[in-house]
Amino acid sequence: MTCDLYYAPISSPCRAVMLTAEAIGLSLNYKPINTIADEQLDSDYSEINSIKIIPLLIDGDYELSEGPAIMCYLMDMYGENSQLYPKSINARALVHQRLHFDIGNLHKAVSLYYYPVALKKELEYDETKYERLKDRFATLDKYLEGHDYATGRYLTIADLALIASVTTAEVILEKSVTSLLQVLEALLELPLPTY
Ligand SMILES: N[C@@H](CCC(=O)N[C@@H](CS)C(=O)NCC(=O)O)C(=O)O
Repeated sequence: MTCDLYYAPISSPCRAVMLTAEAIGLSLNYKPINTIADEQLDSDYSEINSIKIIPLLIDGDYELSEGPAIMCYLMDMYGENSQLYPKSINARALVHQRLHFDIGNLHKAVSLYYYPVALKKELEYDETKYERLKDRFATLDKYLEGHDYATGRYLTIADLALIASVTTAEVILEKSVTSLLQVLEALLELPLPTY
C-alpha cells in the first residue's frame, strides 16, 4: 500500500520528507495542501490532522506528523539499513541533533523571516528576524567546516532536511546572506537525489 503525504511545495519540512522518500526509492501518494489559501485549516483536513499542519503521513491506519519524525519513520520502515540513517548510537544521535537544529533553529528562522511575506500575511519583512537567520546560517557553516556533509563523511537524512531549509530561503531570497550562498553551493554539490 502506498503512503499518503499531505504536503505543500513551499514547505521545507514537506520537501525534506519527499527527498527522503525519493532517496530510498519509495513512492508516495502526494496530496497537496494550499497553505497560501489556508487549506490546512479546512474542516476536511483538520478532521484528518487535528493539529492542522503539514506534512502529514498516512501509512495504512498509522498517521504521523512532524517532518523529522516522518523522515526517521520512513527510514526505519522502508530504508533497508541505508547509510542515510546510521544505526550506531553516536552517529544516529548526531543525525538527530542536526535534524533538531534544522527544525528548531534553521527552518524556524527561515520561516519566521520569510513565511509571513511569502504566505501573504504581511507586506514587509520583519528585519528584527534577520539577525537570527544569519546566526543560524553561521552555525550551519560551522557544522560543515572540514566536512562534506552535515554530520561528517556521509550523506544522511540530516543533509536532506538542511538543504530543504536552505533552498526555501534561496528561492525567496530578496537580499544576500553571505554564508547562505556558501552553504548552498556546498550542499548543491552533494550527490542528492533529484531535487
Ligand atoms: N514542526 C513541524 C513544522 C511544520 C510546519 O511548520 N508546517 C507549516 C508549513 S512549513 C504549516 O503547516 N503551516 C500551516 C500553519 O501553521 O497554519 C514539522 O516538522 O513538520
